[in-house]
Formats: sequence, C-alpha cells, structure tokens
Amino acid sequence: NDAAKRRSGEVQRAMSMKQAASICLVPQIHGGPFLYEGDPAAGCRRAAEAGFDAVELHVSSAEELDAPLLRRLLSEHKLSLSGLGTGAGFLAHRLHLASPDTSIRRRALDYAGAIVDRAGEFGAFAIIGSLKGSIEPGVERASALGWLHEGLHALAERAGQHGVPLILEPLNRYESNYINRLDEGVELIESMGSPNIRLLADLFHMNIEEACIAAALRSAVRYLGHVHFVDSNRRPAGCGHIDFAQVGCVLREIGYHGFLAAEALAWPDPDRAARQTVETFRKHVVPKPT
Ligand code: LER
Ligand code: MN
Repeated sequence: NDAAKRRSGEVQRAMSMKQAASICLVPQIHGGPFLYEGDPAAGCRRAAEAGFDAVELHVSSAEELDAPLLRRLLSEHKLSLSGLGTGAGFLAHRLHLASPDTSIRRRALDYAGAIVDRAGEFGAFAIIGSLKGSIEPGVERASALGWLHEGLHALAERAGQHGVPLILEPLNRYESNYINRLDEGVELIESMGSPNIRLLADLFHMNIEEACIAAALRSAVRYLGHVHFVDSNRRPAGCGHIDFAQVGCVLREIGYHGFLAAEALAWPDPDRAARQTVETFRKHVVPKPT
C-alpha cells in the first residue's frame, strides 16, 4: 500500500545519509566544537571505530594539509572526506570575503580557492562559514554583499570544476552580523542566480536564530547541502534540548541524502561524544526498516 511504499522510500533515502566526525588540525582553534583535535591518524582511527562513515577536517591552510597521508588514512579506515573547513582563514589569519580591503579579500579568495581545490581532489566540498566575515563598521550592506557575491561566485565555479558544490554556512549573530538564517542563505543564493552553492544547516546556530528548526529545514530544501549535527549547547546530539526525533523525521521527509557532520564539543570526552552522536543518529535519523 501507499503508506508502506512511502515508508520504504524514506528508509532508502535515510540509508544514504552519512555521518562524519570533525577533526580540527588548527592549533590556534583549540577547544572548539570538534570531536578530535591535532592528530589526523588518531582522529581517523577513532572516528572509524565509533562507526562514522567520513571525517570533516579543519585545516590551517591547503598547503599545510598532508594530502598523501590523509588519502592513506581514509583508505586504511574505509572513510571518506565530507569536507574541509575554511574557518581558520578568518580565525587564525583574519581574512574574510566581505572586507572593504581589496588585499584582504584577495587573500581570503586565494586561501579558500586552494582549499576548494584540495577538497575537490577528494571529491569533497569546502565550507565557507566564518570566512564569510561580517559587514564592517562604516561599510554599506550592499557593498559587503557585492564583495561576498563576487567571492562566492568565483569559489562556486571552482568547486564546480571538481563536480562538488560550494557549501555556505549561516552562523549565529554572535559570530557574524549577516546571513544568520537559512532563509537569508536561500535569498542570497537566488539573488546570485542560483550558482553552485548549497547551504549548511548547523543545528547549533539554527537553535539560536531560527523560529522553528523543522520549518527552516523544509523551506531550504532546494539548497540544503550539508548538516552540522550537534545539540543546542554545542554538546553532542542528544546532550541538549534539540528534538532529534523531529529533526530526523524532517530530514527523511525532505529526502536529505548528504552528510551529517558531528561538529560538537568533545564532551565529556572525544570517544563518549562520538558514541553519543552515533547513537542519536541511529536512533532518530536512520529509521529501522519495518
Ligand atoms: C562556526 O561556528 C562553525 O559552525 C563552523 O562550522 C564554521 O567554521
Ligand atoms: Mn558549523
């Protein structure tokens, strides 16, 4: 019957949702929302042991990533790379795409472009979150948006050459003063003529900015490309007050079939955070076939 067919379609799509563990290789960003830090070999091994399908790396720069080592580790542990973060461009190097300073914008673009290429070699995407920057004091909103458009256009095109999208992440108001919600991300992408850009739904940021997480996910369905799977307090999924039964239900309903990356604090410790995430994913995101 129809209900059974719908359910089996949902199960099929849900099976194609994959879990990634975050590993931060940026010494300046110590104690951030990452399951593992510092050592890619240990991070990959522990992620695989915990049941993750993939890893997501935050790197200092494309040049500092040891790509041959990463390739070996991924193959040894049967993991894939979901994406590379570019946050260190802002957090460690103070670069961003909406700076009124042409040379800072240029360097931000070079920095992110190299990461787009490096990720692309792995069939993975680059994430633009903090590198989106903020509208600086004295700068017109239209000017900042114009610069951002320019940067994103170039990066999205470059990502397209690798057959992957560019991922744009709305951040909460305490980290950036524009594009804080998914609907603002949709508006931006559409105002740019819908280039090769997809949105990242980070449940931590969404818990601060969205009126309703479920409604926001549904409205962004055309452009949803990635999820940061984390709880309201940035602890692992299941350790805060986000309703993961509802999140899982909406993701299945909209046919989401990408990664859910655990960008969460290693609380109470990395291995327990990893186990907690995998447990919540299995309980609420991928339904048991009936
Ligand atoms: C920053 O808060 C964040 O969520 C990261 O994914 C972006 O670097
Ligand atoms: Mn995030």
